[in-house]
Amino acid sequence: PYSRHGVSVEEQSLTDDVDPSAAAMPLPHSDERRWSDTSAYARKKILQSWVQLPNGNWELGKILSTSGEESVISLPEGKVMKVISETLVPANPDILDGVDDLMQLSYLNEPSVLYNLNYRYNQDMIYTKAGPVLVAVNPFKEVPLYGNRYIEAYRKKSNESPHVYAIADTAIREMIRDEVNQSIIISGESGAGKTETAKIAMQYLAALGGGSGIEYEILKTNPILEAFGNAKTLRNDNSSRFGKLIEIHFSESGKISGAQVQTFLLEKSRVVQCAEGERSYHIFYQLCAGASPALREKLNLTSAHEYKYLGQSNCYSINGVDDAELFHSVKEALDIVHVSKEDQESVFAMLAAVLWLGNVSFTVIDNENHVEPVADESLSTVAKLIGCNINELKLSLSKRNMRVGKDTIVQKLTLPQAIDARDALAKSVYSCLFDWLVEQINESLAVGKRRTGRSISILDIYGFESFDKNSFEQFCINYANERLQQHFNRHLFKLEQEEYIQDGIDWTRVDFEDNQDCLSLFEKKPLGLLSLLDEESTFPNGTDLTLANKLKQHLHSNSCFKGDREKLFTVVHYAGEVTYDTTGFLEKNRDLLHLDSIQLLSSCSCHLPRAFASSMLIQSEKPVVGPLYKAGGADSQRLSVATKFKGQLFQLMQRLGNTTPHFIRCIKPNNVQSPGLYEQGLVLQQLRCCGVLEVVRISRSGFPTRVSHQKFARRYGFLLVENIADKDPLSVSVAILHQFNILPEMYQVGYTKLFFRTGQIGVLEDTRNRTLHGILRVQSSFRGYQA
Ligand code: AD9
Ligand code: MG
Repeated sequence: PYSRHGVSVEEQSLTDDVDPSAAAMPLPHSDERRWSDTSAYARKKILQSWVQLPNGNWELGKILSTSGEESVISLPEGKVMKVISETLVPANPDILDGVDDLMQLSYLNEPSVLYNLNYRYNQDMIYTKAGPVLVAVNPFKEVPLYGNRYIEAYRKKSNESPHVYAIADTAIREMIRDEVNQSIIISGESGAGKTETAKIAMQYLAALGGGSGIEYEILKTNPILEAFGNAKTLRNDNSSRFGKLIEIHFSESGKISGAQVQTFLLEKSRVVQCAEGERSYHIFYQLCAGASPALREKLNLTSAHEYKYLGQSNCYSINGVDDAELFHSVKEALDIVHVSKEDQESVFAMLAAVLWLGNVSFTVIDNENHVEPVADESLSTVAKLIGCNINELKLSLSKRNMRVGKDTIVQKLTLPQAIDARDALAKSVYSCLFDWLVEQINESLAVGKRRTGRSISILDIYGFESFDKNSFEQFCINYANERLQQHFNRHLFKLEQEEYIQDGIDWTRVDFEDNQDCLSLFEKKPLGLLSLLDEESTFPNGTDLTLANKLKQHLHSNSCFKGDREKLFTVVHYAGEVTYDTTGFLEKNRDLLHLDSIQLLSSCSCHLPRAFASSMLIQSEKPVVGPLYKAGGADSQRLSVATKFKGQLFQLMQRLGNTTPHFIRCIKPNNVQSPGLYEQGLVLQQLRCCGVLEVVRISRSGFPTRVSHQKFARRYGFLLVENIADKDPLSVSVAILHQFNILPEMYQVGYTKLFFRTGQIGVLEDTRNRTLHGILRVQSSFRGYQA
């Protein structure tokens, strides 16, 4: 084996990089780096390898001996293991520890990627590039990487280590240089850091494009949207329960001129129920804790503990969070985006109405178990807060008008039906309130009326989800991710293609996988998941079981679909298989609000409920899911939730399609929101799901190793048997390829570079090393002789 000391001058310069601080410093161009690494690897490959332990974790081991198909490996702490040699995965040389772009690794395998991220994470270097993608590992603590000093450093390009700031900087520059709109697409699972990352990006854009003051307003949309759209879940104390796209508009001089926010699929069900240990939307607790005595009196507000909607999960506070204080920041933020004091009070009245609605209880009034609401404080407070007649409220919660043919009949409600009607009203009021607020924000931010058309959009959207039990929400979320993944793949493909074309390489020889099949499974008409779901939602007798059977009947031959027992079915997503349980699918997709409730809202004396009613009616005018419950239930007609979501998604993709995308993948290193804890298995699964390993795979399926003719000739020229004294680098390169019988399908010769398939360089490196080794041995024995 090679000792670290007996190396040539060229090799020495490589080992100089061992300095751990090197990882934080700008590295040479990645081609160059990958290149020089190969020799470093060749020197050590027989020594270090990744071994997978029985618990699934990878550990770095030294190969002590190999005989037949087995190897003996020594692990840290003196352990020795016998393993099948084939299961060993090559490790990178130490000098590559903590490189800031994963593509610089000589060996781009899973354990090496995991190790590299971990190495950096331990030193608070939470950002790492994976080719064009930025990977951000959530530190779960404050890291000293932000603020004006850092912003300045990235602006001046005096700091070039991977960072959200660097991504935002590139976006601004490319927007101005190419006159093309940009997008920053952030994904990752719950708690991975998407929302924080989006804010960090906005902070940079505001600092560089600020000046008019509007940037301040834009930043203030965050506390508002978080108060109304975020909640404590078991995964994240501040979990966004909606997707968000914020489009920031710039003037020609690169200054921010306005912005627009679009939201997706707010989780309404949380308003009326949430799991043990979770909370409803922050704003409810903030209001209860922070309202002034005068406001409390006006809204007849009591403490959060008194409200059934908030009480059921047994969780009222969040560690380290002062709800009362936050209430004041939200009010301030509302002031800043020009929501008037009167409107703010109406907003709070709606919140209180929702809370009181949850306290409305029912009593049985006949022997058929029909019920009506108890006329108590909660009922009268709701009526007062929304400004309606208390009897009409009572009626709308106990009876339902239905049209049968030309006649209208009145149906009395049973207890479960009445509770449904009550909860549906509460959910609708809340989600309309959320949409209304977004509208107000947009009006306030639409300052730059004369749009130049330049913009940077930031997308903060839920990542791929796969739980033990997956429902309608996961179905929609994963569908969205499938679409975004295609966008991602196509973009990477385009980047690769551009590089090939630029160098005159035939790119048709590069295969890229696509996830079109899975998308078609969702979108095909009439026999796709979404169409079939909508169809079943219109059938009065449709149930979750008939839905599941229908899907299995029509889709069983689709390669991305697998039937499962009873109400289950499985989709083969790009990120893995997910089994969905259709329980609740139809109801969530229909998302019924009875016409009676809409009519109630439109009869209110307060302006907000009336505005909500008309926005609901506008939606109802475009029925896609035909008349619901034709004969036996409600008769409001609305877009199904899935169809509406699909429409939003198409619109989103269209918008993103006209932008240059920048991708940030957030990774959650542990499930307990703790700093310093890095769980390999958890990280690996996310790297797979968010496509980071896909980037690696895509780059490997092409010709990932690239080296200039000059460099190639210089490095291997001396191995040639023929005389190359006055040949140009290209001829020398071709001669080398021939002499070593590199198969034609394994490389391509470009105008300036040679392109190789993965691993091809190894052969040449081995020869080169053996040759050098020989030379060195001769040298060192010569030195030994001298001594
Ligand atoms: V969810 O899908 O909305 O549930 P996100 O948005 O991915 O989720 P979020 O940004 O809310 O996660 O981050 C979760 C928590 O991680 C934050 O509340 C912070 O406590 C922590 N975090 C995330 N990123 C950073 C960071 N760059 N620095 C410090 C961070 N803490
Ligand atoms: Mg979030």
